[in-house]
Formats: sequence, structure tokens, C-alpha cells
Amino acid sequence: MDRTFLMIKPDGVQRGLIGRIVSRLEDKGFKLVAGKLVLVTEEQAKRHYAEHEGKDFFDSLVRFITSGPVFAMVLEGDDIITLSRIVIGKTKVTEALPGTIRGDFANHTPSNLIHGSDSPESAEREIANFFSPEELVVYDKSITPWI
Ligand code: RTP
Ligand code: MG
Repeated sequence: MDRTFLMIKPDGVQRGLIGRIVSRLEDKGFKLVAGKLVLVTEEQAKRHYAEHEGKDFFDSLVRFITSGPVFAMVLEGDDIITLSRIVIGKTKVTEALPGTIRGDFANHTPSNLIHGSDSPESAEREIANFFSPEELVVYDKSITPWI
């Protein structure tokens, strides 16, 4: 079973979009196994964005993600990393298509509302950076929407 780490970024929380973004994930039938509002520490932010260390936007990315609360989540399901990134949409708002979260709600590239892990290795590292194993709730959820 695959897992991914999703995080509604400070811009999404400030704009009051937690409910609408989570609704989109629920509409798609994704299984949420953890979720909480978090103030990200600088150390946690640097660990989260370790892959971008050294890039010119790294410092501003860390400042942005620590600027206010985020809503951190873990989702579980087959192909959840790929599927959730499709629902999220492209990183650059100029490429994010309507129908995706970024395409419908974001208009500025660093402030693109939501993060999603890009590989199983990233997901494992990112989940461990925000959640303890006990916080991941074990339960059954039907994946057949007609039941
Ligand atoms: P994320 O990690 O947030 O889900 O986004 P992503 O995979 O679609 O994009 P990634 O390449 O991992 O970039 C992480 C975040 O950094 C900001 N960014 N700014 N100024 C820039 O050129 C630039 N490029 C990326 C965005 O907030 C992006 O989501
Ligand atoms: Mg990324």
C-alpha cells in the first residue's frame, strides 16, 4: 500500500481553502489516514525541502513554509503519489490546468497552495518529518464509490 505526504501550504490556510482542498481529495475517493494543523519549524522546513538546498529559491521557500500554519496530511492507496499529484496540478501556475487544485485556485508559483510527495522515498522521509507512526490511523475504507 502506497502512502504520500500532502501539505496545504500557508497561503491555502490563510485563504481559508483547507475545507475545499480536502473536499477535492475526498471527492476523488482518496483515503486520509492523518491530518493536522502545524506551525513548521525552520529545521523541519529545511529537512522537508532538502532536495532544493542550494537553489536560489531555497531560502524564500523556507521563509514561506514557516510563515504560518500548514495543514499536513497522509493519504494511502494504490498509486496515491501519482494520482494525488494529478489532482494537485503542475508546479508552475502557468502550466496548472483547470480542474486541478492549483489550476483552479492558485495564481502565483511559489504560493501554489499544496505540496505532494514526488516519490516513495520522499513520501517516507516527509511523513516521518511531520508524523509519528501512532498518528497514522489504521482503518478500512471502501474504494468503490457506489457502496
Ligand atoms: P511541492 O514539492 O511543493 O509539491 O511542489 P512540486 O513538487 O510541484 O515542485 P518542486 O519542484 O518540488 O518545488 C517545490 C516548491 O518550490 C517552489 N518553487 N519556486 N521560484 C521558483 O522557481 C520555484 N520553483 C519551485 C514552489 O512552491 C514549489 O511548489
Ligand atoms: Mg516537490
